[in-house]
Amino acid sequence: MRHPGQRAIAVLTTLSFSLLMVMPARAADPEIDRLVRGPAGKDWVTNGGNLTNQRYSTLKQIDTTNVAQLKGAWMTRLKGSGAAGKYSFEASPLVKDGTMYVVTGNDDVFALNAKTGTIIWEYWSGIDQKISTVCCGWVNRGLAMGEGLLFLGQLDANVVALNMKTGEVVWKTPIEKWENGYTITSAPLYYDGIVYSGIAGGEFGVRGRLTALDAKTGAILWRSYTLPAPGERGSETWPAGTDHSMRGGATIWNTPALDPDLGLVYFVTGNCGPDYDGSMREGDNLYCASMMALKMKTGEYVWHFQQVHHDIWDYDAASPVVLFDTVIDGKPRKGIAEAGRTGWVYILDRTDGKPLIGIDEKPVPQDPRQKTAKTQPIPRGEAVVPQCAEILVGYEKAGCIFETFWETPVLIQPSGIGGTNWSPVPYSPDTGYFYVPGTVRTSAFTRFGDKYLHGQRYTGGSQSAPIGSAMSGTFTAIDAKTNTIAWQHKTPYRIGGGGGSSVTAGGLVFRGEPDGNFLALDAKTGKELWRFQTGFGADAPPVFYEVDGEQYVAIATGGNQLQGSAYGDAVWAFSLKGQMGPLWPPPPPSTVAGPTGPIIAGADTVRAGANNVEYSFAPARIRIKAGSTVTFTNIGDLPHSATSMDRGKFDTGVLVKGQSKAITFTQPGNFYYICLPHPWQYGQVIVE
Ligand SMILES: [Cu+2]
Repeated sequence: MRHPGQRAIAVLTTLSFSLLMVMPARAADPEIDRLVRGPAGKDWVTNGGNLTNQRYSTLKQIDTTNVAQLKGAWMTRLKGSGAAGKYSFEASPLVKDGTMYVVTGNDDVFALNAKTGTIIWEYWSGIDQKISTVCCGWVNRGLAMGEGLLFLGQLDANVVALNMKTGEVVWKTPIEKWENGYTITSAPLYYDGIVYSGIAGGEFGVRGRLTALDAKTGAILWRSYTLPAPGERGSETWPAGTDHSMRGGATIWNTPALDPDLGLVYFVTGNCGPDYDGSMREGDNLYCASMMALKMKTGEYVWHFQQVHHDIWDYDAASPVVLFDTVIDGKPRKGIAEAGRTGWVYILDRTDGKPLIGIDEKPVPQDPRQKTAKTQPIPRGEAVVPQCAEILVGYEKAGCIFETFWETPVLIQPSGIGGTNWSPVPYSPDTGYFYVPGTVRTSAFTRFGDKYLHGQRYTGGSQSAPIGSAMSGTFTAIDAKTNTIAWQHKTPYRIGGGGGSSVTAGGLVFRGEPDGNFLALDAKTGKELWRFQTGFGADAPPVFYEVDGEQYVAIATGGNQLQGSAYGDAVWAFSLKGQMGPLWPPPPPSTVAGPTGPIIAGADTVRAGANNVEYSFAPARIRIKAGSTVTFTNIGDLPHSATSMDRGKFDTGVLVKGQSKAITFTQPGNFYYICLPHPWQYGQVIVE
């Protein structure tokens, strides 16, 4: 027992400490803080399930013995929000006390009765449809909640708080302007009165940062930049006397994680800018493609680990970091992991950022023109996708990961979209496995020295999968103690930019596929136990919740531009008492590469070298009526052609800068075309 006098001294000491420092406030939302510190159970109140991003639920009413009986409890269409080719649906619904909240690719938010699917309220974002700085599909990766508010980051670079009961806007804080190249695609994280939001825009010459906002008012508490200004820590990894770091990318594409005991907030950063041109930015280029830890209250730097030095491959770290506790060599360890676009899982000690299993700096191919890094960090263990490309007709060179390139295209695998892209990686404390979706794809990488133009694309080259080349995927259980493969499924489609998955105490991993199928697997063995056709691209990560004693599994199925899956606006919930059967399968995504992006109907102009991207056609895909005339204009710096794959069908011939050629399409058909001088530049004309 303590002596009363001792207690008085303790109180006095605490008081004077508080007066000197910051008054320790009572938690603004003790219930949410408590829920996000523990594993997800009845409710799913933050994007990654809890502060660890493990996407693990303790619910086990649905388990390996009964999952085969699972059927649809309800399916709700979200009034066409985000249901078009330009959108991707990547959000996890949140659920609290029987109400579900879900955000679409248009940043519109819907509250639903989680038991029936009935819409309770709607928030229509009204974001400017002219936003031209979205990198890779109009997308919102999810919401956060706390203090009776829902928080979302919008593509117009605002963070918005909505009243959870009504959907009314309570505050709206501009973080940046989209016209400057910035967007927000990540789900924010709420903890202890603070909303953490990462900014995107790494393809547009921006400066990445994590912003902390006061949850009650939306006031910005601090900004922590992921790129050093000249003279700041890390600036020695950029060329002295230049401001290349100020537009060097390192943006944050996904939800942070947080360890309240260590007082740290964690996240990963994306590629360096310009993506494929390292010639002017000699050095490692911190903190691009890095895992980072900051003090959660102040944003002060604590540690970093760079996955790819001097990135020239668009090897973003884009999947959310996962915190986990484990025992290695008999010692309890606090881990953090992230699945990279490189195909490796990077596993560190989250107290100090040092490798937990081992990551070795090894020599890699060199090209002095690209100022390549001498070595790259290679994790011990196994990669989840193949890391060497095979040679294809029309190309001179193929290489493995970290192969170099200049102005002649080089085939490299993994491509710059992964490995693992934005997709989250669940972790089960029961199996000790990470579940990693991966994309198997080859890209032709080419450097081209784009000029920096404020708010314009700034990639310095391109990477495209050669038209007709094969694409597929993997879904891999990685043992967290060894970083080796416990089991692996080869998937027919690439799923590193989709294939959303989550895991339960019922011994199940649920995962979606871009062909609309939603699957349940035995988390220990990988055995498929259930499969259901949702009718739309099932790429978003599922969640689990319970209402009135019944467990549900929910997934937003709305397709994904990156995955090439069928778009939609549906949310499905499944339960053991469900009655609804599957829908017709939607058109499956392609398993060979070709033009991607929305199909523009009635376009009469296609521009080569547009939008500050030399090796591009815009729009890349058009649909016209037979008898229509399309004018191909070269506005790039290099000569380009539009030449049908079957060269007899149409050919503009090589056009120099400013030159045009009109082509009249008389025959219906589906025509793919390439640029003859640059066969990795391609487009599509559909004639009806
Ligand atoms: Cu070209």
